[in-house]
Amino acid sequence: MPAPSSHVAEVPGGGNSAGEERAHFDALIAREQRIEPRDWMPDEYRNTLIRQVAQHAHSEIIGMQPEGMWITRAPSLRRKAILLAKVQDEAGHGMYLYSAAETLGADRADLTAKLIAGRQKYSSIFNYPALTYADVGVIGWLVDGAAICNQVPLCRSSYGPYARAMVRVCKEESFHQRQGYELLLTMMAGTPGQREMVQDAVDRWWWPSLMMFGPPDESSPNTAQSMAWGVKRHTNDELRQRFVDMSVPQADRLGVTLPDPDLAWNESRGSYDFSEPDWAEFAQVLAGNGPCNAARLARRRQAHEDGTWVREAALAHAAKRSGGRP
Ligand code: FAQ
Repeated sequence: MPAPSSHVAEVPGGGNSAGEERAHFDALIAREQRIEPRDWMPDEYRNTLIRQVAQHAHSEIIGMQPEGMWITRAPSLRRKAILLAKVQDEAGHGMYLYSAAETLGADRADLTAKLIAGRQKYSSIFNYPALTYADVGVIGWLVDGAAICNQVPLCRSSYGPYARAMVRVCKEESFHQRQGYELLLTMMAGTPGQREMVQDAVDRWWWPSLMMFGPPDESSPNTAQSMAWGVKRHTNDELRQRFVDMSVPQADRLGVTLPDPDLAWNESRGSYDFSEPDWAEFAQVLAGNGPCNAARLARRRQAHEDGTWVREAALAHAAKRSGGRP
């Protein structure tokens, strides 16, 4: 784990020159030490982090929707309590991440405005519908499973507040994945109809889960620089492979078939070979044309409008407590 950074030593009799600050930043990165909010950082580093952390925060918040719609239709009180806890966790993750973005100088209200205006991205995965209760299980197993693969290495990200937020997020995502897998094990031990629901959900979520890791490395514009800065620790393709290798034995144990006829163990690589996801579909989803993009943003916009009175009341209360002081 990267060690905390230290302030750059002051030059006697004056401040630090731009060159010294840059050298100090480069040295911290080279030594795998953390960059903290008080440290000088290049604008490009700051902007990359704001971009990634804001997209991540938006994903957690929009990601409440596909499963959230099943809370009122959970098949038992136990399933309802589990799902409620999971969806509330996603809201909490969004809050930590918006706070991490604020330490970089971003304004939370501005980030929200950009999200609901469609000017900032969120994960492609949440533009697909959750059609049955089996989807709740498959989202937990595959979507949270992919999130864990992607986010465990981010606990070692070079930016301190982001890395620290990831530690708690990953612990909670592990619970999410287990609840999903346990739900699916229960359904697979049920009726033929329940087993069909699980297989159908796996067929629909497998490819979008692979797309969560982002475009192939050769067409990922941000990976090289993000890895040089230690913001990302692995490439998109490395993490996608890790996810496939992790998921195949879990699918076997569950008794479902992953919808890829070319999935096969490759002895020489020590990994599974698998087919390319449909990158044209991915591009369409990113362009706003996925099955649920419009509905997800409309729902988020409506929730924001519905919450206006809460924000106004909170601001009025804060102003009263501070006696009108800013
Ligand atoms: N969806 O050059 P790269 C969760 C964009 S949280 C949409 O490879 P980068 C929890 C990318 O932004 C899921 N856009 O970019 C949960 C860039 O566009 P830009 C979210 C995508 O940043 C579970 C362009 O394509 N997780 O699931 C996607 O180096 C269940 C080029 O791509 C995170 O955000 C995509 N899938 O790598 C909640 C993790 N992929 O900004 C509820 C942190 C790529 O240049 C229920 N983020 N793009 O206009 C990351 O690790 C990275 O940002 C990547 C993308 C890997 C997502």
